Amino acid sequence: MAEPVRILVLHGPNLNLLGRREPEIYGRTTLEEIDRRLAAQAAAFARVPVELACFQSNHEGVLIDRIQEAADWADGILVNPAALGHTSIALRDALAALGTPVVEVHLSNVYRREPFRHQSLVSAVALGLVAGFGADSYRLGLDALLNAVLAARG
Ligand code: CA2
Repeated sequence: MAEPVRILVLHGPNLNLLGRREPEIYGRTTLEEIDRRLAAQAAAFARVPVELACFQSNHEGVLIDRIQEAADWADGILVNPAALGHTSIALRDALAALGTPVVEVHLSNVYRREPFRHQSLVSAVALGLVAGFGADSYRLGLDALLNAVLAARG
């Protein structure tokens, strides 16, 4: 049996409000629904078993603690850093220190929005970035991350 791929999915501040506020920007899909879809996608992944752990916090330090706790477990991180992506050197450093592949996702196309959303400190430590496809950004990001982890295994 193939070694499972273990993915930590991180959602940053305010994403717990998804589907309940500002649907014109972020859509009507709740965070619980996004996590359910990711779990179904992981279960359907044919090449190897995939284990997912999904986690949301409104607190920078709590997210960083969760990243550090994943050090001996995660093969990759799928992260929507939310506003912290634009501001947090600490989050960026925690992701970089982990040393596993990171894929950054955003629901909205941050480059069509206010200039302060055009900078991401996380992008420089990520393999890649998916933005602008709503909840589908997560599906595309997970697919890319799984393929990258498997490619690195050889
Ligand atoms: O587009 C994204 O996924 C963002 O990461 C969402 C962040 C925003 O600060 C980033 O620039 C882009 C905001 C997350 C807040 O989510 C809400 C959802 C519903 C209602 C209010 C906020």
